[in-house]
Amino acid sequence: MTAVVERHGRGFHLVTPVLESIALSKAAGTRVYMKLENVQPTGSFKIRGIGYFCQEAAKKGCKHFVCSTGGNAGLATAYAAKKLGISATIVVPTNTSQATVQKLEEQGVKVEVFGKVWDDAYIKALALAETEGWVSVHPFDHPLLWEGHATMVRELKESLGAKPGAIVLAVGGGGLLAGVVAGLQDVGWQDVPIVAVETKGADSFNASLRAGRLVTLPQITSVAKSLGAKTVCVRALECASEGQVISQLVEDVEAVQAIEQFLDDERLLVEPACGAPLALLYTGYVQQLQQEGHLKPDLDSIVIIVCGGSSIQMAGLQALKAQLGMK
Ligand code: PLV
Repeated sequence: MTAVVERHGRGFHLVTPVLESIALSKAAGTRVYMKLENVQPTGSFKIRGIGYFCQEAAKKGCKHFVCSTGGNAGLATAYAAKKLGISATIVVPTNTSQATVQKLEEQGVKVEVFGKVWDDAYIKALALAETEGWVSVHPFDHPLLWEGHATMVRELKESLGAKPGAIVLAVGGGGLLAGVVAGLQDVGWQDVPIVAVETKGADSFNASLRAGRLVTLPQITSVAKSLGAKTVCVRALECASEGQVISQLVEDVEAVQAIEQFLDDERLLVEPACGAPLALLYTGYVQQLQQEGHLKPDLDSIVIIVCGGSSIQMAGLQALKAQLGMK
C-alpha cells in the first residue's frame, strides 16, 4: 500500500483540495465535501490513472500513445505524453466539439476523428495500436488506471480523517468507480456506500446491473458525452458485487441545471458528466435514497468527486440549455 503512495508521489497529477460546500450541504441535507478533481492538469481526474499508465508504458519502451476518448482521457494522455517526450495520436468520435479537438491539437498531438460514438473510435485506436512500439491507452479499462485513480481516496483519508457516509461519483465506462473502490479497499473504507450516477441515455452501468451481466446500449442519447461508453468494463460490475454500490439515474436537464447551479454556488464550470453526480445532490435524490433505505438517514457526510471535464464553455452551456428546451 505504501509503495503506491510513493510511486504516485512522483506522478503527473496534483493532490487536490477537499472543500465543504455550504450550498450542496443545504441541498442534500447532509454535510457535503467536494473532492475537486476539476483542478487537475487537463481539467479532470483522468490524469491520475492515465499519467500512471503512461509512465509505466514509457518504462517498457513505448514509442507512441494512441488513445480513443470522449475528450478528457485524450487530454490527459496528451499531457502525459508531452511530459514523457513521447508522441501521441488521439482518436475522437464525430460528436466531439471543435473546441475539444482544438484543445487536443494545442497539446501537440495528432487528432483523428472517427465514428459516431466513443466505442467506434476505440476500434480505430486498437487498429492503430497494432503498429510496433505503439501503446493503446484505454480511457477506463485497465488495472493501472484504477491504481492511479485510487490515489484520490488516500488523499481523502488524509484530509478528512473520518470515514464519509457515502461517496457520490459519475460512471461512464466505470474506470473512476473501479479506482475509487480500489482506493476504499486500500484504506479499509470498503463499507462506505458509493452512489454511482449516470444520465438517462448514457446508462450502461445501470442497464448492466439490472440485467446482472454486461449490457451494450444500442446508442448514446444523453448530452453527457463523456459518460457515453455503450458498455462498461467488466470490473465495474465486479465492484458492484464487492461493495455497496447504488446506481442512480438523473435526467439530462437535471445534470445541466446542476452545472449552472454549481457555477453560481462554487464558481466552477464542469461538464454534464460531472453535472450528473451534482444533480443527485441538488435534486433531492439523496433524501429519496435515504427514504427508500438505500442510504442511512443519519449520514455524517457525503463526498462528491467533482470529476470536472474540459469540454465545456459558457457558449456550450447555453447551447445545451437551448437543445434541452431550458430557459
Ligand atoms: N470520459 C472518458 C470516456 O468517454 C474519456 O474518454 O474522457 N467525468 C468525466 C469528466 C469524464 O471525462 C469521464 C470519462 C467520466 C466522468 C467517467 O469516467 P469513467 O469512464 O472512468 O467511468 C466516453
